[in-house]
Amino acid sequence: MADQIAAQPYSYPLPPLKQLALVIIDMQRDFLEPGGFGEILGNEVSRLEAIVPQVEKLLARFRALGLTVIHTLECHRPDLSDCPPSKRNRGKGTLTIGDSGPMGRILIAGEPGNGIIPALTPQPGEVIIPKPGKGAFYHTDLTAELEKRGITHLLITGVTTEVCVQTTMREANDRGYECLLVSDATASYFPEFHAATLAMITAQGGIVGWTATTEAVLTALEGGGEA
Ligand code: C5J
Repeated sequence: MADQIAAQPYSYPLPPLKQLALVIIDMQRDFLEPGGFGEILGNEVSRLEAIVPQVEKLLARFRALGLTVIHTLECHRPDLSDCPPSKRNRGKGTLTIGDSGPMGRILIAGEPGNGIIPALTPQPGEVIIPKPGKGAFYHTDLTAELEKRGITHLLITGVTTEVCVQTTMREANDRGYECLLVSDATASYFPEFHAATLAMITAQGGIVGWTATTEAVLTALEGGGEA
């Protein structure tokens, strides 16, 4: 196994693999499937669906190596007590958070549309982090779960690149985690925002972290044994 991943703006040094986690942000039906919140807001959801094969490959490799996998879900309590009015009122689709849509109440925990897409269904033992905000550290158990496992390095994937993914990566960077965003395993409804986010992360010598392709990650992890 390699000791680094070929990345931008320079190679990403790999730690002992048990310190590495795959973070899959908000790969939920509400964002990826027709009829969900993303489409109701007027977005082209097929752009997000396009990354599923890359995320599946990374997930399969992490599972095969016995490494930590973390799934996040953007969701709120049914009474919306964890959803500030500022967040609820700002989305200006035909429906908003908490309203009933084709896949149940939008962004409400436990509703069909709030679930992770079937291709990426979490397996027993994988960490699931429900989050009321865009960042995965805000009002969640993520720090505790990472510390419990001795995780220091995060490979980040999911949607959307400039919203929940970038917010989480910045939160993680400020907390001292070494973060790499997998460039073709994250997507935005806006290709220009995706590109700008990758550029912002790697600018100034990797001010927020690294980016690399799925292929580069898989190549580096080839031959890795059990953690
Ligand atoms: C958004 C997310 N875009 N998961 N959520 O509201 O990025």
